[in-house]
Amino acid sequence: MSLIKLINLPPLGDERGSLVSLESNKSIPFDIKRVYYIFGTKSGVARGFHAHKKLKQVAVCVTGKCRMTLDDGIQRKEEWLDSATKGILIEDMIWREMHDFSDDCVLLVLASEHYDESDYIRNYDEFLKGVNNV
Ligand code: T46
Repeated sequence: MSLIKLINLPPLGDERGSLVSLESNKSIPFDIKRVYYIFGTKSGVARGFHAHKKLKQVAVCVTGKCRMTLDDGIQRKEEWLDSATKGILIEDMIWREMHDFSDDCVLLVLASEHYDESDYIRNYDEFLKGVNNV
């Protein structure tokens, strides 16, 4: 199974410009329970550094770009999110880091669950233990 799962979000464009529609269980492969967006990230700041026990998410840079690093405990891969038509699926039990935010980056995230701090694993060793069922 590929660690990087990209979702093509085709623009519904006409002569006025572009529009992307995101729908539960269509382009987004789960029921969307929460939407948030990250913007104004300061230069040189990295975010994330955690995994989720249950949460699945799709992230898309609607403006600007950032570099998403995903790690399943065996391999670590990265992908530039640099297009409003490129989503990335982040499954449960995947460590994620976001680096190199452009000044104009707006990272939109669609989430399968409501916010729950107890779903976060913020310690990498604890994440590895969870992945390996230790
Ligand atoms: C993720 C990556 C891609 C809330 O109160 N509600 C929310 O829905 C979220 C997402 C965050 N918060 C609070 C918790 C913190 O006090 O907002 C603050 C910043 O959150 P955090 O430090 O977790 O932000 P990131 O950018 O490190 O991670 C976020 C998401 O939390 C996380 O689920 O996968 O973006």
